[in-house]
Amino acid sequence: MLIKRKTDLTYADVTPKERAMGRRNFLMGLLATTTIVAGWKKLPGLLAGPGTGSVPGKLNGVVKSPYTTSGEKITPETDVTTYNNYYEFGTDKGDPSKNAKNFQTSPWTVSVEGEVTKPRKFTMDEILKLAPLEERIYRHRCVEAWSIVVPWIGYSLSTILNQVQPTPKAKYVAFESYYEPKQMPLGGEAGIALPYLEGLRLDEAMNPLALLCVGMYGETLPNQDGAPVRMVIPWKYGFKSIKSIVKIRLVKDQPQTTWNMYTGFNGQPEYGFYANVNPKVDHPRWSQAKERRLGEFLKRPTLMFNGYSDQVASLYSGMDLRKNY
Ligand SMILES: Nc1nc2c(c(=O)[nH]1)N[C@H]1C(S)=C(S)[C@@H](COP(=O)(O)O)O[C@H]1N2
Ligand SMILES: [Mo]
Repeated sequence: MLIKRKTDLTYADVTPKERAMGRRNFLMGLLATTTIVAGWKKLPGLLAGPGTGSVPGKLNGVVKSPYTTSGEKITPETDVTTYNNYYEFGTDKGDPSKNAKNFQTSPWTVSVEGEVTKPRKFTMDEILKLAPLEERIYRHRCVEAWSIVVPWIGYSLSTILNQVQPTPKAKYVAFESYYEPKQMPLGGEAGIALPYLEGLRLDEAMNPLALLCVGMYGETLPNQDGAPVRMVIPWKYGFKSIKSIVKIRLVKDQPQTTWNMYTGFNGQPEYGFYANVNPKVDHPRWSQAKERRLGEFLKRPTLMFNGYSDQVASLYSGMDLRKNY
């Protein structure tokens, strides 16, 4: 059996063969050569039928992280991969796992640009090799009052931001998701502005907890969870954790975000820029005091900053969190 060193890995090695080659080529390859099958451990997943989403590949050389949240029961992977918000692939929780299966995530590049000394594009191979991949177990809480605990894989966003060297003018970071209506035909009916846009203040983005995420549960990200690269910002509501990122722009002014622009219910904006998890500040249409962990029956109390106050509360000292919600 051929064992590759970590430095020899390419994204095509760790991404599902189906995604790397395109489904038709992959199936043709299966017909042509049976030797491929012997080395392809994930074949049963490919044949598992509807609702299972894409087939992730194993990520090697993942190290434990000092930023892991201990003492939490990890949410079953099947819950995390079948109950999703990814409006480009439909607005029902079960839609993304069904509709994102053939999403093409290879080749992929992320452009990091704007107020930086060294703007550049990173390929997925380059992103995977920029720093050791860490497994970080984080609580993740959706603004809709459900939560999950996931072993994400990645490294601090600051790693890639430091590569391009933000200038003194850079005060915010603006993120942009991939959007291509041909691959995401339901995006037009989602009722939100696409491409999906998000943003952080630069000091929030530089906080080590802000994770540039390339995998979960030991493998690359399933398409419905934001393949091939997304953010995970554990102290903020889930909508800040933008999926399938193609652009990261350092900017002077607070950027527009998809949910800041959204005025769906009664013409009133409902979602602020900061979106810090806060049990004391309710959503206009529901309380944020409690949440339901996926797979559990009884609700549990929501924690200030989702339980990460020690690491992030100082970012907001002196700010009125009712106004800056
Ligand atoms: N591009 C994009 N990113 C997105 C979303 C989306 O619709 N499109 N939904 C957000 C919301 S509301 C949540 S709660 C999380 C959900 O992540 P998960 O499906 O991996 O649990 O993704 C966030 N990132
Ligand atoms: Mo969410």
